[in-house]
Amino acid sequence: MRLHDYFRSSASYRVRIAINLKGLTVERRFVHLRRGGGEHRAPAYAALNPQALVPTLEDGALAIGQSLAILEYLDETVPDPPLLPRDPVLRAQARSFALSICCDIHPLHNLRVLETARESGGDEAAWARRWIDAGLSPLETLARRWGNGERAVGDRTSIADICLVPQLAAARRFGCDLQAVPTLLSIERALAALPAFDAAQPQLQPDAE
Ligand SMILES: N[C@@H](CCC(=O)N[C@@H](CS)C(=O)NCC(=O)O)C(=O)O
Repeated sequence: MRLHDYFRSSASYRVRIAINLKGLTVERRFVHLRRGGGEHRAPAYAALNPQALVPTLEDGALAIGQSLAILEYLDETVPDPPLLPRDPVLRAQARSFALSICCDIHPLHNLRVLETARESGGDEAAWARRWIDAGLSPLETLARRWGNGERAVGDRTSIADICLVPQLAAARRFGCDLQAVPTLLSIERALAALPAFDAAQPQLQPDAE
């Protein structure tokens, strides 16, 4: 298996956590999102992943983008430990929590969106903070409702936690004030104790700058 990723990428961070939880060893290919206008925009990478986004997972003939699809592929090929709760209610909640981040927060502060905000004369960090704050506030409510203070949904690590931790790291990078989301921070603290989450941190990756 080969993972194409970038240390600072939230979507890549999700996949690194999942790979670590599953105890997998994968070959790494680093794709620098800024160098030379972005290595992800080079024809060779775009041929592999036509969206020209990281991460991409290769496994034999398979080459797929989209971190949630990668997480589900890993879960279906290596079932233990599960990344999705078995109970349908918890499973729906975990998916809902994860999708809130992947569909409704992260795309709004993605590199290409921030580049466009800057080109239009906007303050890209303020833009990112605005959307991250708006997205995290309802997740604080949901984590109180669905989680146990150490996990976002139920009491087992799931895709909800895997998406939450990189999103909080991105929030800090853009200078968000996280005082309004104490439950999310308490979940983050609990997850930081897990080696799989710890080893996936951006600053610990071989391509970190
Ligand atoms: N929904 C995709 C998002 C992938 C994505 O946006 N990746 C970012 C890095 S976190 C990227 O490659 N950005 C490059 C760009 O915006 O040009 C996923 O979950 O994998």
